[in-house]
Amino acid sequence: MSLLDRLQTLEQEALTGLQKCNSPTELESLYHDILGKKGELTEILKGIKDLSPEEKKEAGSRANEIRANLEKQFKDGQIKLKEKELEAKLQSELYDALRPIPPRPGRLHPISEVQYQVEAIFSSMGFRIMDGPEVETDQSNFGALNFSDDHPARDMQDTIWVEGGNLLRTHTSTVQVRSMKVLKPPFRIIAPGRVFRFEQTDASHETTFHQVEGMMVDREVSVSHLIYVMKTFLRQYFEKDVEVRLRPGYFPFVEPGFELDFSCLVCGGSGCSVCKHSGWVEIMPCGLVHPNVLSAGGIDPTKWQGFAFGLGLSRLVMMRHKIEDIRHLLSGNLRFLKAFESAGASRVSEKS
Ligand code: FA5
Repeated sequence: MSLLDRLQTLEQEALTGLQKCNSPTELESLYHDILGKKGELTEILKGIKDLSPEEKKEAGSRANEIRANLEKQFKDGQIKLKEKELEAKLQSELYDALRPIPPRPGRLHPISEVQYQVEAIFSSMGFRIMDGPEVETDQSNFGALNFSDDHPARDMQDTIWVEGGNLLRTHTSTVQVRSMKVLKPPFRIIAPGRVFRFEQTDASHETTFHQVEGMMVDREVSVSHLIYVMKTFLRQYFEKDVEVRLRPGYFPFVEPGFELDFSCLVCGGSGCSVCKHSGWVEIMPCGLVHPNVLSAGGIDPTKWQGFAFGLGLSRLVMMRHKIEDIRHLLSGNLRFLKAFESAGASRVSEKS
């Protein structure tokens, strides 16, 4: 093929290639391949030295024409492609202030969700739901619960004191005291709520956490009633049999007192930081209400008896969702919270 023909073909190929370019970068690379210093045009023109003077002249002027034409075509093409690119970018970033925002349904916090389920189960067994204040008197948190002023068991619950000698309740047992004042026996209550302790935190200990208090007062209440209610609750909550163990436990407001532990559902009992590698988690201390507590609540202990329990609600949530650190629960971390789909639980009844 003669040099002139090669120039002609190159021009055609360049123009066809240009049509096919979809972006400024593609176009730049094509320009480089054809008109760049080491491009195809330069390559073809290397053969010009072998031509006769006349042919040289003709080829030279044809080459200049082609270069000028292609330079212009590439320049125009580049402008068009850049405009197209900008248009697409603007289109994708277009913000329509009037566009309707699809509603984002809220979901229950896992603590509320589990709390409502617990409330539903106990309600079905005739327990009413009570509430009490978070800032409490020493008397309601300790005194009326059979902790004398210098009782060593006060140290079991590190207390956060507030001005005026009051405190942030360290447990929901305060609602036992308040319920006895307003309800006539027989009664059954539960009291879910937030409690506070001045403790060092770890995977299973928080300074702010949730408990559910339970109390039943009737004519003849025994440990068998307590165990029956616990078992019924656990079976309904977990919808399967969960391994539990009951061991003696000491609390001044119950006699006898027990600790009810669950086989750790986070690790399946094999040991993890939640159960401190023991395979068991303390969940639900309980016992028969101490006669002194009934008396302090204005109930005659020779006529009435009762059982009480303090369920560790935060830990129950951890068992339900296999949460490996209690500190996630109240961290406010949205990424953590978004992992929980609401099970659609709703409150069964208003608090009394
Ligand atoms: C009490 O608070 C008693 N009021 C429970 C009680 C009520 C006993 C009625 C007898 C009769 P305790 O300090 O063990 O007990 O706490 C009860 C439960 O709360 C524990 O089993 C545990 O599940 C949970 N809990 C205790 N401390 C923490 C903490 N720092 N962080 C998270 N959960 C905790």
